[in-house]
Amino acid sequence: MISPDHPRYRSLVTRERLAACAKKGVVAMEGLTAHGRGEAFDYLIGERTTESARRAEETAAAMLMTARHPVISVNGNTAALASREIAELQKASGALVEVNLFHRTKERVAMIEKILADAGADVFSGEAERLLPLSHDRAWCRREGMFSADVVLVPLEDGDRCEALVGMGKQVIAIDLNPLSRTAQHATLTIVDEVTRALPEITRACAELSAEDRTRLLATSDNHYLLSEAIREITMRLAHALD
Ligand code: PTJ
Repeated sequence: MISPDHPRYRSLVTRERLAACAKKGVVAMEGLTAHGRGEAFDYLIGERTTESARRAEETAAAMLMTARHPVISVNGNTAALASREIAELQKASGALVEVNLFHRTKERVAMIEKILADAGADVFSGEAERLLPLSHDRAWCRREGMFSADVVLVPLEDGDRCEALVGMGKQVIAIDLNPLSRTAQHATLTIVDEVTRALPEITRACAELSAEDRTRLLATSDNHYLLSEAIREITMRLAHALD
């Protein structure tokens, strides 16, 4: 039992939830190490939404709201951490929610779809096919889902699929605490923020942005600039860490 007065209470509760989900098979064992890497970057960022991340979150909302066929892709870690936030973003953006896994089994897909449905998401399920140009199992998706999407939101991604989706002409929005990852570098737009902070910010922006705001954000969107700002924000924080 973790005491709420522990200074790292939130982090410990999150780890406990991920460990419990890993025991059930919802989260892949490898997902625990991916979370650890994310935590390390979140420490460097200061466990807060930075200015550049907020700008990226607003731009993501503009991309989702103006898309013809937006899809939110969900893996094990995202389902364990943020199913409710996914359901809320779906309601605000009208995007389709589809499960896509690196460590894919039919059982894991079914478990994750159920967690999302229980949290209020309307999950796009059904027969998946090997449609993406990838040698691993993230190639499996639905023809009317991710395969046909023009904009795909991919929280906690692996670089390969991000590159493949961009290569297919799609716009990819990544949520990744590591601004140096291959995913961050290849995505159309990268949000360098923790997934449970990022998703509600995108949802809020979907509700609040005017048509003029959306046009301005899309016209000025620049992933290279946003990533360099994220790295600058980390560097500034480190420079003053011991002040
Ligand atoms: O559920 P599956 O089978 O699809 O597997 C999912 C994992 C996470 C195992 C798979 O996608 C994977 O191996 O991911 P990577 O390549 O380790 O990338 C995960 C990235 O997400 C890393 O760059 C982390 O910094 C980042 N990350 C981890 N936790 C968070 C995060 N970013 C935002 N919020 C987090 N909570």
